[in-house]
Amino acid sequence: MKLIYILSVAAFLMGCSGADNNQLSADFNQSESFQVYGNCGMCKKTIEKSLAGVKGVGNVNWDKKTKQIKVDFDSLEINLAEIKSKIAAAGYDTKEVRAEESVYSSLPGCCQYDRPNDVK
Ligand SMILES: [Cu+2]
Repeated sequence: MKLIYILSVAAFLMGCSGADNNQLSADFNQSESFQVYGNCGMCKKTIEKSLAGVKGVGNVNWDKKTKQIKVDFDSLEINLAEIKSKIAAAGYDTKEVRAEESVYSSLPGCCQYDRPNDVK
């Protein structure tokens, strides 16, 4: 049993040494996709910028066609609720966190997406 343990640890370490083989870097142990309401390329910039430089957040990509965002993050540093709050602070709704009306209405006209009715 001990040998199996050592072999699996070795396999794990070898697997981690090739950074290019990993979808996630060691710093960002979790990757989640969820919907963020928005319209256009400008929305994309604003949404992605809302998470730029946030501690614990890695790659962020929002797709304007599918309205899905993919966020790599370190679950020890930040959680999904906090990530969604950051996005809402920039004016963008998720199903769970709704942006303040005043922030939403200060978005450029083309970015004032149809707000979901199914949020609180
Ligand atoms: Cu926009």
